[in-house]
Order: sequence, then C-alpha cells, then structure tokens
Amino acid sequence: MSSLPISADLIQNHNAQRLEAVRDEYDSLGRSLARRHIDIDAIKSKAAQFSVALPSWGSGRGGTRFARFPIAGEPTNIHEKLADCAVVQQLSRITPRVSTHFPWDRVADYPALRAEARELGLGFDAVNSNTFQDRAGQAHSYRNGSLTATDRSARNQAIEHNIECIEIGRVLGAQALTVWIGDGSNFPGQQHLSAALDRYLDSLQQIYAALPDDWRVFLEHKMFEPAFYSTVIADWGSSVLAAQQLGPKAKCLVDLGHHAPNVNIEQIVARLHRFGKLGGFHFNDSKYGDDDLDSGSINPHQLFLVFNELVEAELNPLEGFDPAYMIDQSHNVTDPIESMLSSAEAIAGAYTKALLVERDRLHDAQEENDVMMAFQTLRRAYRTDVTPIVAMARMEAGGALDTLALYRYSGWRSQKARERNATGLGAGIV
Ligand code: LRH
Ligand code: MN
Repeated sequence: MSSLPISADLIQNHNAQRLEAVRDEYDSLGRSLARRHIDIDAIKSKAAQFSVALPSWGSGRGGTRFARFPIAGEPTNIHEKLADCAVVQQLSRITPRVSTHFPWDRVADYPALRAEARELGLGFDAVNSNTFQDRAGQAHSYRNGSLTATDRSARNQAIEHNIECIEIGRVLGAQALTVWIGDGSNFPGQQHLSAALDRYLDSLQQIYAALPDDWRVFLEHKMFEPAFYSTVIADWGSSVLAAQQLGPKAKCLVDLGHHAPNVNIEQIVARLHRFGKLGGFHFNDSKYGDDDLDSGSINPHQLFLVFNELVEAELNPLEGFDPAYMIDQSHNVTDPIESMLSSAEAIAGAYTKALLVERDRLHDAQEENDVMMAFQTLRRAYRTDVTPIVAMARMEAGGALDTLALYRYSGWRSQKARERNATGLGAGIV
C-alpha cells in the first residue's frame, strides 16, 4: 500500500483522458523543432532530469507585515507540510526535495522525519537557519543583529544555531546550509559599516569550520528589509567577496527578489559562475520589492534569461558547478499547493526554452555583432511553447498531464480541511 498522498489510479485515469491531445501537440512541436535541427526527444530527456526543491515554509499560507489570511486545511507542522509537498512532487515529478527552515520545522526525532519524507518520495535540500527572529526563552535578542551583532553573546548564539542547523541537516541527508541574515541598520551612523562586515566574516568562518567535507554554505544577499538604510550582505559583490574569503565550500545564493527593480540578474548569474561561486537559487518573482510572488508570474522573460545563462554555464562547467535550485515564495492569496505546482512548471518551462536556443547561431551572431540575429535567436526559443515537452516528461515520470485540474479533482484541500486544525490569524511570512 503506497503511502503517497494521491492514488496512482487517479493519475492514470486523468492522463488517459488527455494523452492523445498532448501527444498530438508534442508531435506537431517535434516537427517544427526538427525544421530547426532540434531533436524534441533529446530536449525532453534533458527536461526530465531537471528538478527544483520546495520550501517547507511555502506549503502554508504566507503573509505580509499587515496580515496573513490562512486557508482551511493548510499545514500546521512539518509533517503536514511534507505531505503537501509530496502532493506537488507526485503530480509534477520535478520537486523531489524539500528545503527546511529552523526552528520553524523543529521536531524531536530527525531520523524519523527523514524516514517519513522518504516514504512520501521526498528528500531534503539545503537547510535554512533563522537568526532574523527571536524565539520564546531565547537568551540573547537579535534586535541589534545576529551574526554581526556588537554583542558577542548574541553573535555566539547565532553561530551555535547555524552549527545546530548543520547537525540537523546531516541527519536529514542535506548537504548545504543557507545563511540569510537581516542584519543592517535603519539610520545613517547607526552601524559601523566595515566593522559589521568584519563581524560577519568572523562569524561565518566559525560556521564554515563546522561544515562537513561534502557540504556547502550558501550566502544569500538581499538589498533591504528588514533593514531599510543598510544591509550587511546587500548585494552579490559583498556576497562573492565574502565567499572568496571563506573558502571553496562557500558559494553565493541568488534570490531573484533580493535586487532593485530592473537589475540585470542574469548577468549576476554569469558573473558568479565565472568566479566559481554560483551556489544556488531561490526562485520567485517580484514587481517592486522582495514580493516573493510565484516564479514566472510577473517577469517570465527574466526567468528565461537566467536559465539561458545557466545553460551556457552547463556548457562551460567550472569545477564544482552544481547549482541548487530551490523555490522561495510567500503564497498570500492562492492555495500554496497550486502555486508550487504552477511555479515548478514555470521554472521547468524556462529551463526547457533555454535548451531550445540554437547556441552556435547565437555565438556566431555575437562574434559578428549581428545584433538582430543574436536577439532573434534567443527570442525564437523564448517564443516557443514548451508545454507539451514538459507535460510529456512529467507524464512519463508518473505525474499528471494537467496538475492543477487533477489536484482540484483530488479534493485534497477539502479533505485536509476536515482533518487538520485551523491555523490562527496573524501577520508575517509564516
Ligand atoms: C529572506 C528569504 C530567506 C528566507 C526567508 C524565508 O527574504 O528570502 O531566504 O530565509 O526569505
Ligand atoms: Mn530567499
């Protein structure tokens, strides 16, 4: 008896009703791509190897500082979060790992949690530490910073928490720690900008020293929020210099929402790859600030251009090139499972479009400064609807041809609304 959340028969019947139409669209796209000397089956097998991790914190409703509006049947603990992530994996087949966050996902028995996840067809990606909130009974507050606090006791407490996250991650089978801190200032003069960075480097050196040999630490930069005048690791420049100073196991994580509007993020990706420091991604989308909206929902072209650089990087891999793909979103107005299904498909779609770029034609046009040919070569790939390729790869991996339709047909959320406790009103990201 499978302990997977959705019955295999339901998926099979669903696909049987839709396969002929998808097969027809796939074959027609295949003929069109063949005229571009592109083998659709080869693209499909590459797309089938793609995967992106889900954020445990994204399986519940998110909120803003103003409010959080819960939905009936949303998960209330890591066990229910894993079950919902298993629904996304079972239908999409491209989200086999969950990125956890501590102490939000704290349990008493981590070996049991690992076994529970395995039963659900899930593994664990990078663990996230949290020194941007104080917890009940905490000895030292992070109100004046954590890893960069002037108060050594607060710094040591934050360092110990990160080392504890590594220990938990080892038990869960993770191989990376993501460190994002909100440390910074709200007033000019409030913080000694260089001394704060020195304290950051000193703290990260101690966390780095606790990393197992096969682990990496991802430094996540962010321009602002919760600090609104200066942030210690505000941009990729500060992050890459810190990672270079720390050592080979330190890499940079690019959260798409952590940049000023219109920043050329795809060029940051190319730069971090060039210096061997491209560690991973937090995929989401935004229009103004760190909006944590669904990936590809606002600026799908940017997502495509980021993957265009990643495919270039795959073709020119540097030692250790193995970026961790993870989603980091706040689902404030949708059913989180529907947003994660839609976002995972948008991300896989952006990667698949980037695989369709005729690289030789592009590189030749770039060398010959044939601007319009270079642009049109990229645009032709972006304009291609790759839905049949991503759907066929998903179906062949045991997933659903129309994930949203099957999820709604499954009645999962209403069933969970009957079983699970209600979560309280409140505000904030989780
Ligand atoms: C900070 C951030 C970070 C997470 C948090 C949930 O904005 O992107 O990656 O720890 O969101
Ligand atoms: Mn993030």
